[in-house]
Amino acid sequence: MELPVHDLSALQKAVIEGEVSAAVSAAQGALDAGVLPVELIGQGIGPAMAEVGKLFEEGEYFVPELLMAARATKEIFVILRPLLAQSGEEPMAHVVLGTVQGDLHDIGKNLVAAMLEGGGFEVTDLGVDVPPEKFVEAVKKKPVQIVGLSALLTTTMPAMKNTIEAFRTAGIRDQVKIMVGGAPVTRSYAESIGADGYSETAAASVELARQLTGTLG
Ligand code: B1M
Repeated sequence: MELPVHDLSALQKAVIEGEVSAAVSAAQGALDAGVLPVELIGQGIGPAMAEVGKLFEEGEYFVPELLMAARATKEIFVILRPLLAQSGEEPMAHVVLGTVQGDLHDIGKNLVAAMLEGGGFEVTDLGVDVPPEKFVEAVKKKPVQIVGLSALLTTTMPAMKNTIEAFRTAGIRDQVKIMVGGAPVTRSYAESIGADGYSETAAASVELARQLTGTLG
């Protein structure tokens, strides 16, 4: 389903500039004007954080600016989370999500979690620097259909492979579908490590999770 395009430039500007209270009021204003939480994330926060990443890479921004933008995003999620959980319908599937071992980047992963919740999935977020055995443990604990792995460093991409390997070693690889993503990850890398799916953006991860749910035995 195509979502309508809204003018979320005030929200994006506030996030990019790390203006926490302006970001929260712009988000509230957009919601009051009828923008859906998933639209706010996919069209507002996502592109704004991508721009923040770009400014950092170009040397325009340093860590304090990054952290202010991340804080603005976090505060917006305080309003969004209850709205995302509000549908009252049975979750489509349970997703266990985390940033892989050795990797502390969580902004993109948090967007994926929020988009999946907004898309009707139950999400257990294991956080950052998650060792393979913790993913395996989470799947053994309660029924899980999809495992999502995020990595932002080329040096931590092999931890995705190790995590998939850990599911094989535990004899439960066939019980779950594993999807991967993060800036350095590509479709061909995902295929080479035996993942079931790859998505480039948080918004696309919802459609991918739907497809993977449909292929479960
Ligand atoms: Co780091 N960092 N960082 N960093 N950082 C990068 C990734 C880097 C590209 C910057 C650079 O040098 N150009 C570089 C990696 C180089 C490489 O490996 N090739 C890098 C480095 C080197 C490092 C350190 C090693 C720096 C140091 O200490 N010397 C260090 C490592 C710490 C560690 O993890 N062990 C480090 C630390 C940090 C901060 C703590 C300062 C901070 C993280 C704060 C946090 O996350 N709470 C940080 C940040 C913010 C960045 C950049 C600037 C921005 C990342 C980001 O949040 N982007 C980044 C440069 C960049 O990407 N332009 C950089 C916005 C976010 C919305 O995008 O995360 O890509 P992204 O997520 C997207 C998609 O990728 C996708 O959906 C999201 C939205 O559409 N996606 C998925 C993500 N996960 C997915 C999972 C899915 C599906 C889709 O399915 C499961």
